[in-house]
Amino acid sequence: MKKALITGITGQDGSYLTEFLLDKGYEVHGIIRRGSTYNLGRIDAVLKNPKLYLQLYLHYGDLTDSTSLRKIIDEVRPDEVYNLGAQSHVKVSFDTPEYTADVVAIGTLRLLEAVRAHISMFNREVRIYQAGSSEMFGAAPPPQRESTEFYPRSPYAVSKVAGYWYAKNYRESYGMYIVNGILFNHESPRRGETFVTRKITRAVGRIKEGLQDKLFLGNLDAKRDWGFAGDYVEAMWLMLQQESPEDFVVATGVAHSVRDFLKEAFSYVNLNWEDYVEIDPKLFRPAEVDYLLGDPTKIKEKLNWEPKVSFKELVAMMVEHDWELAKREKALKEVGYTSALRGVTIG
Ligand code: NAP
Ligand code: G4F
Repeated sequence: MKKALITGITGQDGSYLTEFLLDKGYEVHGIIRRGSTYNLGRIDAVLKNPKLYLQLYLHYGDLTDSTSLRKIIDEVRPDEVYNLGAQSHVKVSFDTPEYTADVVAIGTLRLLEAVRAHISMFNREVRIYQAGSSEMFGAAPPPQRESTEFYPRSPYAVSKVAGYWYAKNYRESYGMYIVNGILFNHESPRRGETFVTRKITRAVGRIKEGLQDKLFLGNLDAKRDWGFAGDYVEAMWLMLQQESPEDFVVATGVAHSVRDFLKEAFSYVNLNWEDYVEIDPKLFRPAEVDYLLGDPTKIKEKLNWEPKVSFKELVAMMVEHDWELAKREKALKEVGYTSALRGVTIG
């Protein structure tokens, strides 16, 4: 049985990857942070499944704490490490640039060093997936592909570029098996509620059910290449199954604006987005990434990977899910239970 270690297991991608690897028969280990409230919601279904639960192990640790990383790697002895942990919100990175660099850039370095020390001590192979981002391309004109020069536009993106180069440097310097996946935006019903897609679909459900009047957003002109997170974790795994390590762009090859997303999501429930959306200047970023459109030719040709879920299907999946959540919220409200009621107003 192969062993995988995932940083960021409680996040959107971590949860899909966990299910994917468990399904493949892996023993999965995840690094979690202690929170003052329950933060294992996305992997709750796995934790409650008596069969899968026995294949899943959680360890307290943090990308800002090299002692914990070294200890966990030496104890687990993983075959594959997926570094998904990050302060992953672009706008928040402008408010917390130093912390973002500590987790995203130096955190990657700490993990690479921990694995390097483990390899030299135990003389075994450990393959590493590093979660790169299309944000690294930033202001570079579309379409962006593996050969496109990076032009990061936020502290988050600069930190991801550093992580990318640390990974590449460790591969070239020490012959370690490390791949950079350069993933374009991928979404799902498990997406954090302050990312624009989920913020929109949460609002659509709540507005439809009369629980919310308005949705405040920032720049509606930005274009993104949006895919489904469940499809993208397969690409991460495929990258680690090759004979030699290489970097890959993962994208759908189709871009839409935030305005397009709004139109699609509101019209799914027969509403006109223009009646509900207002612009809040506070939600604009100090520097914006205007247009991300990936060219997935390399991963299609070399790894035979294709996205399965279209933009339209993705929006429908997210709206359906969040409409259902809103219906439940409304039902609770009707019986006088109000603590579940709140609107998504930040992010
Ligand atoms: P996410 O939902 O924001 O999850 C981030 C994960 O990182 C959470 O499990 C979080 O733990 C963990 N984390 C945060 N700070 C940490 C720290 N100091 N030490 C250890 N773990 C920490 O992100 P995602 O959407 O799943 O994305 C996964 C990775 O892919 C991230 O590196 C992201 O930057 C990158 N990426 C994402 C996309 C996308 O469109 N989703 C595209 C390109 C690249 P808590 O639950 O405790 O907060
Ligand atoms: O949903 P977003 O916050 O995602 P963004 O900035 O593209 O970053 C995500 O994708 C990256 C991959 O390219 C990941 F690396 C990163 O970790 C994260 O997962 O914003 C998308 C667009 C932006 O142009 C933003 O300005 O939507 C625009 N937007 C407009 N109004 C908004 C809002 N974004 C957010 N979060 N909230 C708004 O109210």
